[in-house]
Amino acid sequence: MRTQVAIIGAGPSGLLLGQLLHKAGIDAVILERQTGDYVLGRIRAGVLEQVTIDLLDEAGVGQRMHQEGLVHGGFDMLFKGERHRIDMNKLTGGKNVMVYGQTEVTRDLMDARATAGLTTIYEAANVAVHDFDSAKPRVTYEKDGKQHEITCDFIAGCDGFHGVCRASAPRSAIKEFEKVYPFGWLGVLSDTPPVHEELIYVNSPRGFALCSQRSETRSRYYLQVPLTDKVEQWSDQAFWDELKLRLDPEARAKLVTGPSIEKSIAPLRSFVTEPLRFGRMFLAGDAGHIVPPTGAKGLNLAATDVKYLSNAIIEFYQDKSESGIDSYSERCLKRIWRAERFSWWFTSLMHNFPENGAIGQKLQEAELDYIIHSEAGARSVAENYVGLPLDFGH
Ligand code: FAS
Ligand code: PHB
Repeated sequence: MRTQVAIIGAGPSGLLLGQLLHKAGIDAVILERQTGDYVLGRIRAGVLEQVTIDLLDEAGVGQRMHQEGLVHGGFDMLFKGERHRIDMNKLTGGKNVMVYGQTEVTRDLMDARATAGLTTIYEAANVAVHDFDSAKPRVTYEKDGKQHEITCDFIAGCDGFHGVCRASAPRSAIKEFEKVYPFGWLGVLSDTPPVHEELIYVNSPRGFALCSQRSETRSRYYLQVPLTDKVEQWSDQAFWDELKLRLDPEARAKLVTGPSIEKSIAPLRSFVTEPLRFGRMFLAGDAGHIVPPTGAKGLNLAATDVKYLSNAIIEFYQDKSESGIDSYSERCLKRIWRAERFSWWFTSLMHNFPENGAIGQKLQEAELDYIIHSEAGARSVAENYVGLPLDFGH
């Protein structure tokens, strides 16, 4: 098979890239090792920055998002038993975020790709990338017991943290930066009304908690748990009881509990690969970087990587220019490191670090107290949370 761009991975990165390239008349085939239902079943991100909303509109898949997504102009920070609202809309001159689950973004992109009759090969096994240091890269894979080959001009590694593309980059050409946090997030999805109309980020001596949502009838909650915890240890009742212990009296009274429809523990890490380009192979999204989900940046960073990459590939074909692909990595990394810094800082501020002792909690509470009483402090949180503009220059 021959295509212009071979995309590895049918998560949000791969699907959005395929859609933006298709809109520009560029042919791409997506290879995905799982089934479409499996990809949709992974419950992950929930908050979209304006830049991501605009990109989904540009890709022609924003209609349901605008119908069903929830526009949020702020969120609460709860510490020392009291809640304080960060008014993002006021502090950023009118910017908001949209609460719309990654599952729904993925579904919208999948539907658009199927409607356009574009090729996504699911359950593609043993995908391997070849000759990406030449102008004739290739991808091989197995499907239905047969070996297949795709020749292409570019390979887009949209295959996530555990994918094959980054792993195939020459070790001498790659630098990886990693910080693993000593805890995980136990997440529960439930068909219960959200405890509050906006998100609540909780700093509690018992550990971090987050009250999020997917709609007016579906909620998403997280608890910081030790890395040694297994999801089987946590009954639904145990989850709700612990969440209540971390909430303020008003939220505790309003919380509607119910059976979990999804329950999982995600590890937290900060991770960046440099560079993101290896000849004709490019890494985008989780394939190139991971952020702790505290700052709601993972999916949004993936979207902006894909915007830069699609622009670069379109420029290659339409303007016969390689300047976009030559600057891809540097442009992405400037934005990635800003998001990594905010995600690390917000994680360090909101989670319980027993190794820091009682003074650690006191210092966190003092910083939170400063933030909610300082317009400059609150604005710093707000402008990072709503997301930096696509090209913030400096
Ligand atoms: P993805 O990992 O979503 O997709 C990669 C795709 O490539 C997958 O479908 C995989 O099956 C496929 N693939 C992998 N190897 C392959 C191979 N060899 N051949 C073919 N296909 C292959 N972000 C937030 O903002 N908020 C959150 O709360 C949040 N929670 C998360 C929880 C978990 C457990 C994880 C892992 C991530 C979470 N994230 C969160 C981040 C997440 O939303 C990512 O940023 C987002 O999925 C990035 O999308 P992709 O880059 O497409 O990677
Ligand atoms: C979510 O709704 O899944 C979510 C929201 C905000 C975060 C992380 C996850 O920071």
